[in-house]
Amino acid sequence: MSSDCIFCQIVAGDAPSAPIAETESTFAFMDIQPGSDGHLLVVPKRHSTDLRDVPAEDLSAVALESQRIAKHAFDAWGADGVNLLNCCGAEAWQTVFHFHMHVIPRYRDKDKDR
Ligand code: DGP
Repeated sequence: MSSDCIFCQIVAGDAPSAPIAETESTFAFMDIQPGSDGHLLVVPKRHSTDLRDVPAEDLSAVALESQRIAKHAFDAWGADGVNLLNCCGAEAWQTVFHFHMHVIPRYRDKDKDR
């Protein structure tokens, strides 16, 4: 854990979040700046900075959990599409330096003006 990392604090329960799902090695919670209804983040519980240093097993676990939640967005939330997004590096718009995957449900009617 990195004590100055907000996502480590969220995983540890030391900072507030709206949790969605948890596995042995991942934690999923709502994004505070959602790009759509249901926009959430999946993070490994173990700290890594970005795509370059995340261990393969954490990358795999985050990808599998993102896939599971994306399917749920289609089946249970009525999403018509889902974006999975990872930003690696400040130049690629990464703002929180704890590896994470965005799961962004898209809706045909609601998103048509975006
Ligand atoms: P990125 O730009 O890929 O690093 O995305 C970081 C996302 O994290 C951004 O969409 C906003 C979200 N975020 C930042 N701080 C917090 C926080 O304290 N709680 C939650 N739930 N989300 C946060």
